[in-house]
Amino acid sequence: MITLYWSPQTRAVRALWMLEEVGADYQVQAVDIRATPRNDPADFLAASPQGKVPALIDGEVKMADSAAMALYLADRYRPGELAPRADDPARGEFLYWLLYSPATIEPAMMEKFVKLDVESQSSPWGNFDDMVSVLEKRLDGRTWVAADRFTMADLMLAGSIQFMVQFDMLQPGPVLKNYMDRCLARGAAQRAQQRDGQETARMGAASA
Ligand SMILES: N[C@@H](CCC(=O)N[C@@H](CS)C(=O)NCC(=O)O)C(=O)O
Repeated sequence: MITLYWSPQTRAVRALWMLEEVGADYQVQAVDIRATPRNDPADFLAASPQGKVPALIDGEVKMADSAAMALYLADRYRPGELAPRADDPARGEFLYWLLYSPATIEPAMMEKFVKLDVESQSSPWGNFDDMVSVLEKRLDGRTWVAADRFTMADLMLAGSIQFMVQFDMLQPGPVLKNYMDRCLARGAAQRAQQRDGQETARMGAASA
């Protein structure tokens, strides 16, 4: 059984969604990332040396980072479905868009958050406005971002868009809004939101 290290109101909701998509057995272990001082369990730190959620342990596999976990879970539990296989020509564009979240969206979000004035050409992620317009251009007229079907790249992108909306970093236009809604309407996404709520309530009850 997979153990997912999770905290409320974090990027860990995306990992619940991944686990629901692949249909693997899992249990949730809550980590209090807002505790001071932190009291992180050793098994969590073995999976996530930076102490960030989400992270998972699956037998001998110990790992963190949402995009890395998405690829691992798809290849391990739904090979060729939620991630194109290594010999599928669609794998390349899939990987580009899967990694658009950690490589481009995440640093751009931090740029916005700390109000950096970034010159696009000298920055590895471009800048926030470029990040949004490139994504909009790619998704305009497409149902899914790559491989002509829903993949973990869509999960990561929709999760990132949702996160930016939730934390007031982005007011999505119709292309991004419709795409996010389409992805979040999936049964697995709905179950993940529900589980996130249940785990939040459980954590609240345990600390009351
Ligand atoms: N790239 C990572 C980022 C994870 C991340 O930033 N997690 C935050 C919560 S949303 C965290 O655990 N912060 C607590 C800390 O850094 O101590 C991913 O998407 O998995």
